[in-house]
Amino acid sequence: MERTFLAIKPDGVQRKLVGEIIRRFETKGFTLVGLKFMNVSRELAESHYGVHRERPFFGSLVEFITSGPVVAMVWEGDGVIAGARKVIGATNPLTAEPGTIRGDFGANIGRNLIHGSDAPETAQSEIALWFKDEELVNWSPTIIGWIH
Ligand code: 3AN
Repeated sequence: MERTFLAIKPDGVQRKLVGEIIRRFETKGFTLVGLKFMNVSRELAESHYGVHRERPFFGSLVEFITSGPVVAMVWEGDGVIAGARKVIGATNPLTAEPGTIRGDFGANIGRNLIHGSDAPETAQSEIALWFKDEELVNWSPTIIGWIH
């Protein structure tokens, strides 16, 4: 079963959107397998955003993700990587469709509430970067057959 890494960024936490955001993935039918509320070290932030190292906004990305606690999560489900990105919406909240998390709650590209892995390789490396194996819970909701 496919897995993805999602993180509610400091703006989502500060704005008390944690429950609302988690609810959207639960009601969609994806399964939560890892969850932790944590501060992000500079080292973790720089590794996570390593692919953006050369971009002009790299410094502000690292500053922002380390500015307050985040909710790090792993979710599981058929097609969850692309599916979660749909639920999240486009990178720029101003052009993200209404009905998506960023479209409904965001107004700033640098403060776009949530991160979601963009491909199977990044999902795998981000899960390994943020979670130890024993922090992930292997389980299947018995209701799964009604959704998938
Ligand atoms: P996404 O989060 O939708 O996968 P990426 O991977 O292109 O978007 O960008 C990573 C993060 O960098 C975004 N979540 C956003 O916070 C930030 N970002 C992207 N483009 C810009 C930009 N032009 N100015 C400021 N921050 C940006």
